[in-house]
Amino acid sequence: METKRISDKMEKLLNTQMTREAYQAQVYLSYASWAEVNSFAGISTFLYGHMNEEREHMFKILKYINDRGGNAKIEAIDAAPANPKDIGDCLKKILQHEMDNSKEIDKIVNLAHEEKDWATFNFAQWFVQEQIEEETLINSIIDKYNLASNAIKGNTNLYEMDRDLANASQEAEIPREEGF
Ligand code: OFO
Repeated sequence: METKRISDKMEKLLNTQMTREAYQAQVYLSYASWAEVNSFAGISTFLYGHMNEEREHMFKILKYINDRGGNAKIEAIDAAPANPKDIGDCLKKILQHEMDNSKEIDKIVNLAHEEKDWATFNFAQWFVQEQIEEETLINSIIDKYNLASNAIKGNTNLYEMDRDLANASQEAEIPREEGF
């Protein structure tokens, strides 16, 4: 695009966030592979699915930068963190990654507000809503895990939870306005 409609500072911040979304995908990818290796097929399917969601987020930001006359830069993605200890640890870590990412999204909202860049402010609202949904989703899975792992010897709760997650939605059921 010939005319640039975002500031240099916003372009840089959006580029950083684009790479951050790619990192989120790396995290889900590595945890999914770990779960698969540890025979949690359902959880791993869920996590692979979520990896795709994060890649879509990355692409959404890339398109926005370019559509607004900026220049999306594909940069190196940090290595995924170490494997979790167990499923409970995996879920806790994912929630923390999501909460950290929500803070990064807030930086875009704050800068857009400061610059009165209402187009980017509007664009970022989709991500604000998405982060609420993701935090809710992961929190609800943690609740299920806590229930399932109160296992008495020989019960099959964890097995059933894993089986259910294979078909779980990638979105939490919360009201969402048209367009977001
Ligand atoms: Fe990109 O939504 Fe989670 O992090």
